Amino acid sequence: MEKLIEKVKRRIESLAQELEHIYNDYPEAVIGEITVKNILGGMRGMKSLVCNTSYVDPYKGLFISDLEIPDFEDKSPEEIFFLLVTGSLPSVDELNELKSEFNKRSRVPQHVWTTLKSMSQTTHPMTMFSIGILAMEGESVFKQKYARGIPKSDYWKYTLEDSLNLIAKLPELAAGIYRILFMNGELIDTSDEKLDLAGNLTYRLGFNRHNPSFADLNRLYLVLHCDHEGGNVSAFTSRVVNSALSNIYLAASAGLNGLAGPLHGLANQVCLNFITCIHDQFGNNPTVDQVRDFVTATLDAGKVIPGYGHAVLRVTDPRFTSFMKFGDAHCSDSPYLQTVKKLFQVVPDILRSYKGGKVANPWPNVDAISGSLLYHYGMTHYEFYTVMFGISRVLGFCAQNTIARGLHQPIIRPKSVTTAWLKEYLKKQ
Ligand code: FCX
Repeated sequence: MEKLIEKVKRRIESLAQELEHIYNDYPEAVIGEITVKNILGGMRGMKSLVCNTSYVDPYKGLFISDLEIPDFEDKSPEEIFFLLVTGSLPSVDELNELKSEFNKRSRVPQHVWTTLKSMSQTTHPMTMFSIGILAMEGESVFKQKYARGIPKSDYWKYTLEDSLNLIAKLPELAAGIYRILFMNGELIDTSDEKLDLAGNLTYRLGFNRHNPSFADLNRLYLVLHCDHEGGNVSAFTSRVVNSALSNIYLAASAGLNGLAGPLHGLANQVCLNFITCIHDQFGNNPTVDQVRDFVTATLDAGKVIPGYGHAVLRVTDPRFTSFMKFGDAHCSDSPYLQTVKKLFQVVPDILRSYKGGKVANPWPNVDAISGSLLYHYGMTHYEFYTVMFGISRVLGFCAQNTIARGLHQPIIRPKSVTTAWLKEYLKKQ
């Protein structure tokens, strides 16, 4: 892994130099103001964190380095991890080396299966995924080295080492959870195979891996969800936890617990359920008017429309567009995809005028479509969809935290104030 390690080292050194110049030249420069609206509104829009793995432009969506989604949607998750952590795509040799490294490290320890199999069958797959990762925490190289005493300059190396060990095991862990919960616990072994991350996941889930379009969907899934800059609930949580020098297993598990919320990653499960409810009520080919009525009734009941809206984006999520392109090419006749399209026809207009125009972004996000594609290929247990999102998002957690440790970023600790303090402060303005 020397090449990867050397490239990460060089990236960290170059970022550290740039940040040092910025710090020395502009120590007191003002980036923005903090308003009452900010602190009472979930810190929305406050620029308060540096993240170099990726960037979300409100009108163009996700950028990784200078690549936008159409530029990297055909890549593999291994290439994407390399890109996130080094800032450039790997050469053929570097990619092969990374793939074989992940392959070598891919076995999940037996005790993890014992733990997961002892849990209630009603446990949510995301809870199991998070617990499975926590159960491997004892293997953290960072934790062992830190206990013995290592210089700060080495923190990133062992964070990267832990990251490689963790990412390698995610397909086996996730697929095993799927099989425990939905396939009578019969795990599929691939120890004789030299599979990459997406291939390993597809094979171990038990779907026909010779169906190239399902394998390709899994690859695309693992690529599109990988990272979305630093301030979203899951990435930010993992950054906060890792900033206390809690190792990557603790940080990834924490981040995934945030992803498991319905306003974040769980929205993909909720969306599929939403479409199922429309089909239960109107049949598999609802009219646009029926879809519109269902959406209106949902809002009238005080619920949100899952898969629509975003804290940063102000256009249709390019990840949605990328999945739609896939759907049009591989399963355009799917009733679920057809209903996704009908929702796309009616929801933005409804949300634009909803609550007096309060919805900042009436357009669909990635979760509005991703599940309907998995459903088409026979993955009908939609409680599992956020785990698929999570496997991918851990790539971003790992890359962000490796770089943060390399830059010696301090423990994250914003200041909170009481309402009394706020009242007093504002009275003096
Ligand atoms: N349906 C109904 N109301 C919505 C809405 C939607 N899809 N999106 C926003 N709103 C409402 C909010 O609930 C809020 O109402 P309130 O002030 O009365 O509480 C108002 O519009 C303003 O919110 P807004 O500023 O537009 O959005 P936020 O940044 O606060 O929240 C999320 C962003 C994504 C949480 C919000 O749009 C939402 O709840 N969407 C549905 C759930 C979803 O799809 N989540 C996935 C997002 C993402 F892609 C991911 O993390 O995976």
